[in-house]
Amino acid sequence: MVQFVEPQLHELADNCKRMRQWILTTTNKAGSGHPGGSLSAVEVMAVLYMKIMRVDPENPDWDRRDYFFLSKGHAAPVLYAALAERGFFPAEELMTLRQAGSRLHGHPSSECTPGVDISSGSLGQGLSIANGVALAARLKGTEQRAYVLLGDGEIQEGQVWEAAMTSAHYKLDNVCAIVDYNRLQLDGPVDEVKTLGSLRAKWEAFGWNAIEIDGHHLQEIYNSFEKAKEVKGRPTVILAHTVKGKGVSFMENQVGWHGVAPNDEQLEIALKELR
Ligand SMILES: Cc1ncc(C[n+]2csc(CCOP(=O)(O)OP(=O)(O)O)c2C)c(N)n1
Ligand SMILES: [Mg+2]
Repeated sequence: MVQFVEPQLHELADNCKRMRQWILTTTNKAGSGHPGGSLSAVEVMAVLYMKIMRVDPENPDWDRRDYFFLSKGHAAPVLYAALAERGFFPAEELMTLRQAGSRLHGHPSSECTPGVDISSGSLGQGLSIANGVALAARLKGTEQRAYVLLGDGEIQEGQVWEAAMTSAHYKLDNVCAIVDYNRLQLDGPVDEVKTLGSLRAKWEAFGWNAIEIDGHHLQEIYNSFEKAKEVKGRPTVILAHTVKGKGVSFMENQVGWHGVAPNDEQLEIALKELR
């Protein structure tokens, strides 16, 4: 297995820092958006887009690409930041987030934005779509993989578990789900709203290979994706333990930062912390 050497880690850490800056500045400019669940997913998204997925920014619709489905569509700012880092569109365009006429809607649209593989925002649907493209890849005989990022609150949706059974039933080892396990949802701690219990045991009981990691540790994230590729006959879920609002002291673990943009003063403090 490839181990990162220092310069690569530095590069990825730089990607992550810039992505956090974009999440904060673009939601501030828009005056709305979802920073908390975007910040928790930065490292996972950076590793996926910079190191793992086979995509072609020059040809976003390349028919042999790996797919990524942002099932927790409210985290659009982190998806856009990752796409810009990977070169799908110029980073300056990020500042048009949520503006009239922009390609960067508040929730992702596959109709508008290069590199966006599904329109999402209505929670619960991404894994079903991943199953569809994974089955199609099998029929086509290609090596394509389908990645899907789920929220921990999101997986209270029944459709997720129907889809989980489907992936296991069809032995879709080209499906890899990641749960952004930040323990908060829109209106409170996940455990208080509707507990997930033993999440690992649940996925395993549904026939999945489960890997638990620190979702901010670049090396662990990379290794988990590489391990998932080696697992045959079963889909893999990566339970990524994360911190909602990661990187900004006053946002970390605060449910109130789910869907509120920082004002100018808060932005300044946050950017200073990131520097
Ligand atoms: C079907 C559906 N129900 C409700 C919502 C409203 N909503 C948006 S985000 C959210 C909370 C999601 O929590 P989680 O999945 O934990 O997201 P994260 O913590 O990663 O931001 C809810 C209830 C929605 N978008 N779709
Ligand atoms: Mg959550």
